[in-house]
Amino acid sequence: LRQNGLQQITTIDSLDKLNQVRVQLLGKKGKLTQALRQMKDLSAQERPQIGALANSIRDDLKAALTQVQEDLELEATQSQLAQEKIDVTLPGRTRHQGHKHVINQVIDDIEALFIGLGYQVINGPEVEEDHYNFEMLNLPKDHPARDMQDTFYITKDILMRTQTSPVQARTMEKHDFNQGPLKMISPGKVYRRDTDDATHSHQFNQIEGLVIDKHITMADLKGTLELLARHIFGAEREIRLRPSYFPFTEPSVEVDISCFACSGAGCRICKQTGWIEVLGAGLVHPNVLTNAGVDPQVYGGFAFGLGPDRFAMLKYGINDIREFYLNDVRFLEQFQGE
Ligand code: FA5
Repeated sequence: LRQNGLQQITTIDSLDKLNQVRVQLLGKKGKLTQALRQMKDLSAQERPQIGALANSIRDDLKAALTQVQEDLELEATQSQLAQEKIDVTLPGRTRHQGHKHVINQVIDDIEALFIGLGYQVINGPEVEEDHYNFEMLNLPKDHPARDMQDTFYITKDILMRTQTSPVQARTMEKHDFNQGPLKMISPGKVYRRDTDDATHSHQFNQIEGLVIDKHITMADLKGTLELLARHIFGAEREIRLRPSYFPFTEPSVEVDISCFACSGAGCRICKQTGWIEVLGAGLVHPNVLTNAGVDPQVYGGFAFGLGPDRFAMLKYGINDIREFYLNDVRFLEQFQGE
């Protein structure tokens, strides 16, 4: 029995087989168990001898089985380890990591400045009602100044907003002035039927700014814009205010920034004047306040609308606004941000 059993154990080559052999050798129907069952028929003399022999056979077989089991398990672990082996010296697979678009970096930078000055950041819809894009802003239907911004209409009363100024009207209308003054900026995309060229795109970005409080003057506006220009472009930049016209501000100004990054004959963005127009601004027109339910006898304010695309061009010396929208990674990769 012992020899047969040990012989059978040497043929085991898998854990399944091990279980089968274990049952055959030591199970209830195994030969050893049957032999032990016949002990009762033995004489009192033989019983202890045969009993001891059967026990030693069982112990040997058990020990041999345990040994085989350990060997098989070790083998399995080793082969699994060999399969999962990693060669840490192989060069890694680099993943191309994207980053913020340069215009969004400029927008974030401007937002951070104004948040620090206590402004709220408010978003408005890009598909806008004529009512907010024009009428609330003192531009009734047939007003000639509507031609200043050639519009993509969706229906007679719905359009792609041509400016971020409608967010002014929406916010003023809702604001509770008993809670304090209104200070907001609103960044976002705007759309115009402009012919694309080096400084114009039919889709571009604006950031609207609006402050409504008692005793706001042109000096507040100028100080704020100067702070903005210096924050983005550094203390050396100059700004200049030119009288202008917007239906929603009175007086109105256009603000130019001096060109640094490009100058001379090769400078397309500054059209060789040394200045580029980057924003429109002014003191909020009394009609706009009245339309939004704000009393112009008590409150006044300033507003501005700037083009972050043009800010980005100036900041990085980019000569053509279309570069931003061509999605050429070789161009965009140059502006990784922080
Ligand atoms: C306006 O859109 C006014 N809503 C701005 C404003 C707000 C005035 C509040 C007063 C009070 P304007 O059309 O000038 O104004 O555009 C503002 C800025 O957007 C421009 O100074 C320029 O920087 C940018 N901009 C205008 N048209 C384009 C264009 N086609 N492509 C890129 N940037 C443009």
